[in-house]
Amino acid sequence: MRHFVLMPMLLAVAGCQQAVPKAASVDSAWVRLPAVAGRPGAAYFTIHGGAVEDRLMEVGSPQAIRTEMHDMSMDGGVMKMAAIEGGLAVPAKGEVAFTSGGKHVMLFDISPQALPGGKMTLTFTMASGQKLETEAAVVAAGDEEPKAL
Ligand SMILES: [Cu+2]
Repeated sequence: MRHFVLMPMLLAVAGCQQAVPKAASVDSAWVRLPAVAGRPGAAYFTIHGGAVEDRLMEVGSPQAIRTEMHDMSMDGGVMKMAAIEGGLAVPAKGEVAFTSGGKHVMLFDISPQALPGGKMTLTFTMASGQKLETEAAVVAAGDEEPKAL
């Protein structure tokens, strides 16, 4: 049992010593719940590329039945939302931000246990097979974006 506890700590220390992490990572994750229960919520985060380019293929959550990656664009003066098909490139050593008003992940059928002030787990699947997981801060529909994540 002790080995299972020690391993992640050793990995974390090793990770800090590398100037450029080999693998992609994700941070600054948060979720805005819908104003009306049953409507979709949205997840935002920043994904950092590793040593080589990869593609973000899917973002999921054990607390949402279904998810879709979306991007916003202007179409004849109207803001439109469209699904990101075929994944999204994450450049080596670069970063891609999913932000309010830009790229976002729609979360459908969110668990009623996901509450403002709580956390939701987000999972990320890369084309390389790498899997990432992070805890997202949950805010209510009308709340401001959480600061200092
Ligand atoms: Cu959307």
